Amino acid sequence: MKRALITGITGQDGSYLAEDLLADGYEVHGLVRRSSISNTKRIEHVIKHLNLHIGDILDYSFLVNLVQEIEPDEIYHLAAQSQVGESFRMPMYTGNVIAMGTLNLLEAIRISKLDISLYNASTSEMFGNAPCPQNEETPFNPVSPYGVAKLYAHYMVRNYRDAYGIFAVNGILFNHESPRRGEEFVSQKITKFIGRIKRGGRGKLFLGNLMAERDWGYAPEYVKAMQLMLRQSNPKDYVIATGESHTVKEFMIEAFSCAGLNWRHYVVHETKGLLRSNEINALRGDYSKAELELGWDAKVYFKELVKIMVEADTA
Ligand code: NDP
Ligand code: GDR
Repeated sequence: MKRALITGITGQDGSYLAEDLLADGYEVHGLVRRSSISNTKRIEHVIKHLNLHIGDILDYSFLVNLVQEIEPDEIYHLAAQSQVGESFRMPMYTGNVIAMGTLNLLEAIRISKLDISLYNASTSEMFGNAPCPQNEETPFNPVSPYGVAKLYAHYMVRNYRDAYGIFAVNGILFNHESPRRGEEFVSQKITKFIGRIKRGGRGKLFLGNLMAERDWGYAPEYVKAMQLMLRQSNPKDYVIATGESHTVKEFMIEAFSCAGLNWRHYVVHETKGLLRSNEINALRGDYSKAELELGWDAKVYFKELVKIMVEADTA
């Protein structure tokens, strides 16, 4: 039986990935942060099949022991302070968790001398305002503390691959959403608000920049790409995206219209506290390398994604 360790198992992607790996017959281990109240809501339905370990990606000695204890075949490193806006307010914490956290894990793998395949969660945020479409050859130019920290982690993963021969890959994933997305992200913030209005709630939806374009995909499909990357004969980095981009405004209008509501009655935009100090104007991924080499393809596109999320929140 293959063994996998997921850091960030309690997050959106970690929960879908855990389901997939269990279905494939893996023994699944997860790193869970200690918290004063339960943070396992997204994995509650499969929790009895999981092996959870309380710890933190910032704790190097804990990681060294954990890797040696579990002896995993695969590690999916998803743990991160993943909110871009927050990274401007907490640049040092974000840098520690993402950059140093990834380095801690790489060192734990190297020291273990075990034959472990590592997937690292890289991101389209590393491209910054590079022209669309972005692919594996596009130069990086991050514009947020989050993006800069992810770029450090990205290059460290490459470095450990080249220097020590570790099977380590970076998945450069563009935005992917689902009903399990955290409400701090704009997609879920919009659809959860709509859900509350449909249940008779009142109030306004405060948003920031509506003109940013993102390439929005469906998270369950993106975690499949992570697994495909680890099953290749050679470790390589891949862009995963839908190849389409839409503005935040288009997302918001589509979501309100799915629910039969007029957004003009509810939305207040350009809210000062929600505008970022620096912003990526447009991201659109070219995933042709993943399509060709992994056989991966996006199936859920923008309109269907919005519908899935609105239906989940209005059900
Ligand atoms: P989430 O924010 O939903 O999940 C992040 C996970 O990391 C949570 O399980 C969180 O734990 C955990 N975590 C945070 N800090 C620590 C820490 N110090 N030690 C251990 N665990 C920690 O993110 P997603 O699932 O959406 O994304 C997964 C990864 O992919 C992240 O690295 C993200 O940056 C990256 N990514 C995501 C994209 C997306 O569109 N979703 C696109 C590109 C990259 P807790 O539940 O306790 O908070
Ligand atoms: P992003 O996602 O920054 O792309 O990072 P987010 O949903 O936070 O923002 C998308 C765009 O919407 C604009 N926006 C708002 N954003 C939030 N969160 N809240 C608002 O009220 C709001 N109003 C407008 C933002 O300015 C931005 O342009 C996500 C995360 O999952 C990262 O971890 C991941 O690496 C990238 O996607 C790819």
